[in-house]
Amino acid sequence: QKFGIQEALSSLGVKKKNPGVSTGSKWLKSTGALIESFSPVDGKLIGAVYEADEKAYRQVVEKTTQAFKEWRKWPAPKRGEVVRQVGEALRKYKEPLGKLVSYEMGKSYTEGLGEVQEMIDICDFAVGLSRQLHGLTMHSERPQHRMYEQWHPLGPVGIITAFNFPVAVWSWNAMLAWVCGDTCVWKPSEKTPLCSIACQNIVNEVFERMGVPEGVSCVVNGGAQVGQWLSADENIPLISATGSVRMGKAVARTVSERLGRPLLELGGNNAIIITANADLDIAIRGALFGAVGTAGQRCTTTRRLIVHENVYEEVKSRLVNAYGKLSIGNPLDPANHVGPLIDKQAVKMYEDALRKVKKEGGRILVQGGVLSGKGYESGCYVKPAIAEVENEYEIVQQETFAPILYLIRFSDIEEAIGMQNGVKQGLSSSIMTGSMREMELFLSADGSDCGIANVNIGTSGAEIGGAFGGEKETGGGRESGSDAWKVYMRRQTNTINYGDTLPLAQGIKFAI
Ligand code: UN1
Repeated sequence: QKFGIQEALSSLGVKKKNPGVSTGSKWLKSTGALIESFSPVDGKLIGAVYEADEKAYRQVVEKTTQAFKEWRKWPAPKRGEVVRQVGEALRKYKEPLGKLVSYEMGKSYTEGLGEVQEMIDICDFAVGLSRQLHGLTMHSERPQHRMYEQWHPLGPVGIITAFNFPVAVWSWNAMLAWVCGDTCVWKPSEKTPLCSIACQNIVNEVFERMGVPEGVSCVVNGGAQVGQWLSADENIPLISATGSVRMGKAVARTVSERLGRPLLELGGNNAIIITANADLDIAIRGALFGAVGTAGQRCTTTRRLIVHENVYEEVKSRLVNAYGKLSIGNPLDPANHVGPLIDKQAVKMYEDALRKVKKEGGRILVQGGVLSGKGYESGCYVKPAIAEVENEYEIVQQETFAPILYLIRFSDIEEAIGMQNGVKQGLSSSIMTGSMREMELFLSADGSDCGIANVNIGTSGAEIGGAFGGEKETGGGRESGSDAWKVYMRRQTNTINYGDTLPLAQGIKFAI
C-alpha cells in the first residue's frame, strides 16, 4: 500500500466539506443539511457533503432531461468509447478509490480493490455492448412487408444505491445506462456519500475531455426524501434501487403509482446446502467467506447453512474451528479477515438478532459480541457468530445485515431444497455436492427459486457477466450482465410496407 487515506482523498478530489449535488462538472449550491461521514474503521470524521434541497434537485432533473435529448443522438459506439475511457480512469484511480471504499464502508482493502475491479469489468462489458444493442427481425404475414424491432434510449435513470457496495452497484447501472443512451441521477447511500464525490470527479475528468453534455452524470446526495423525489418524478422513467425490502416496497409503490419502471435489487436470505456428497474443504471455505466476508454485509452473504446429518458434526466442528482463527480488526490491514459493521445502529441490530436467536431456542455455537479496547474504538467491530436453529424461527426468516450464520440439519435433499426456498427472499443460493443427481435437481424447476443458484461455490461474489438479482421479496430486477441492458431501453416494433397495396393483418377486408 503505497499511500495513506489522506493521499487517497486528495488524489480523488474529496475535501473536508463537499457540495453533494452535481450535474457533472458543475457542483450546485444547496441549503440541505450537512451529512457527516464517519469511518467505521476508527470512528473518525472523514469529511462531509451537503445534501440536496428541493431546488437543487429540480435543477438536476431539468439539466439531465435536456442532456438526454443530446446524448441519445450520440451513436452508441461513441458512447461506448466514453465508457471505455471511464474504465481507463478507474484503472488509474483503482488504489485510492479502493482505499476510500474500504475506509468509508469498512470492507477489507482487497475487497475495496475488488469492488473497483467490478466497476472496470462492467465498463469493459458495456463497451462491447455498445455495438450489440440489437433487436430481432421477424417475418411479416403480409406480402412486401418487413417487420423488426429496435431498442431506443429510455431517458434519465434514477439510481439509488446502498452503503455496502458504495461504488460498484452505481457503475453496473450507470455504465449500461450510458451506452444505452440514458442519463443518470445517482442517489448514493447517506452512509457512504464521499464515495459518490470521488466517482463523480473521476467521471468528470473523462466527460469534460470527451465533450459529454452536462447532465449525463448527476449526483444528488441525501436521505429518504431525495429517494422519494426521484421515485415520484415523471421525468425519470426508470428507478433502479438497491437496499432493504422496506425501502424497495416504498420505491415500488411510488414508481408503480405513476406507471414508471422499477428495477429492484433488495434483501437476500441466502443458503448453502451441504450434502453428504460434498467436498468438505470446498464447502467450508465457501461457507466461511460467504458468511464472514464483508462482515456479513453483502446482499449475497451466506446466512443459512443447511447440512446433511451424515456430515453435520464434521461441518460444525470444522467451522467452529475456522471461526476461532479469524482475526477481526482494521480492514486496511491485510492480516485481518473481518472488519467493522457500517455503524452503531447496525451493531444494535446484530445484538438484537442474537438475543432473538436465543429467545426462540437457538443454540449458540460461536459466541458473538461487540469488541472494545485498542483498535476497536469506533464501536463497530463485532464477532462473527454461529447458531444452531430451526428454519422457521422468525429471526432466521429475516435478513440481519451482520455476520451471523445459522446452521440447520437435514436428512433428505427435497427437504433441504424446501428449507432453502422456505423464506420470503430469493437472491442467491448454492449447493455443495459431487452428486450429479443432487446438483441437477437443485438447478431444475423443482430446485432453487433464487435468481442465482451456484454449485460448489458460495452464495456471494457473483461476476458482472451474468444478470444479477433475485425473485420474491428480492424484487425481481436484474442488473449487470446478460441482457439486463434491455430494461434501460425502450423497445419499438416497426412494420414497413414497401408494396403498392395495403393488405391488412389477420386477412381483414375493409373496402369502400
Ligand atoms: C450487493 O451486496 O448488493 O455477488 C451486491 C456479490 C457481489 C455483489 C453484491 N458481486 O457478492
